[in-house]
Amino acid sequence: MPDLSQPREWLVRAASVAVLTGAGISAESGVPTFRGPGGLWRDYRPEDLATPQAFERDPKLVWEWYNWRRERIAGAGPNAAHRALVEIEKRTPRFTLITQNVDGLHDLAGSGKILKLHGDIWRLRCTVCGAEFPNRRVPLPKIPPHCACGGLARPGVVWFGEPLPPGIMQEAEHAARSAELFLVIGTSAVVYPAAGLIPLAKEGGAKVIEINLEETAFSQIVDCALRWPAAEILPQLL
Ligand code: BJW
Ligand code: ZN
Repeated sequence: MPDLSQPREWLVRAASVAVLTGAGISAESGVPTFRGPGGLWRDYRPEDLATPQAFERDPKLVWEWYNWRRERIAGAGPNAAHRALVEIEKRTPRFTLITQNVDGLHDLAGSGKILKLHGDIWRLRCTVCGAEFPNRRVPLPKIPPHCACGGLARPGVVWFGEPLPPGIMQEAEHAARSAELFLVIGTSAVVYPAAGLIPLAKEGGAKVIEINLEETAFSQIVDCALRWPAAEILPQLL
């Protein structure tokens, strides 16, 4: 395991910590990532499944994929990395958790406020009346699911080409800019605007720690890169 004395010191001293998580933090829970070995985009093309055009073309196909992912996630639980973030939140005066994940595992671990940049796979939104509602049924009894108004429902997630939930980037940017320590965990950092938070935190004067098995586009600008599985190394940081 890498030497953790410097990152531990940053963590203990920081009065404000912001964290950006990606699919890699849930990998050890058994939830597939998008890119890389075993990633979802190895077998599926994002443009066929994760765009509004794909949903317009074939809502049933898109829903079958989400139904399958919901089943995978329902069988998974939070891991030691999700739990370590709850502990860091308790110990830090100002703490913001920003996630690109839609799996809900941070909620299950017990994190407080979570900025979910890409929505939530356990929420549905009506394409006709706009109603948004929770839905944890696995498997879905009918595909595609419908709203009480009779309209077609879609997953409450953010697809390529869609704007993020209103106001959420402003909150995330504020947290990144004002953080003394910024942790980037398990994200390939290729999807924007989320990835832009990393240089923003750096510009704001934060120490940036990356926890990832591999190099990313931002590895060169971070203050410390820890190449180790998140669920093993995060508890050691505490
Ligand atoms: C471990 C580990 C272990 C593994 N421990 N680590 C510039 C150029 C071209 C296009 C764009 C651009 N700027 C913006 C765009 C468009 C686009 C974009 O970014 N495209 C890029 C791909 C180029 N962005 C958008 O479209 C966004 N919207 C937008 O920009 O709107 C503008 C707008 C304004 C006004 C009106 C209209 C529009 C929206 C992006 C939505 C992304 N959606 C998805 C799907 C969500 C729903 C779902 O889950 O189905 O979000 S795509 C997918 O990627 C998902 C993820 O959240 C996101 C990021 O992936 P993540 O989390 O980084 O996962 P991986 O798999 O990539 O990486 C895992 C990492 O973990 C790896 O590095 C591993 O090494 C590591 N790892 N095990 C530690 N145990
Ligand atoms: Zn409706």
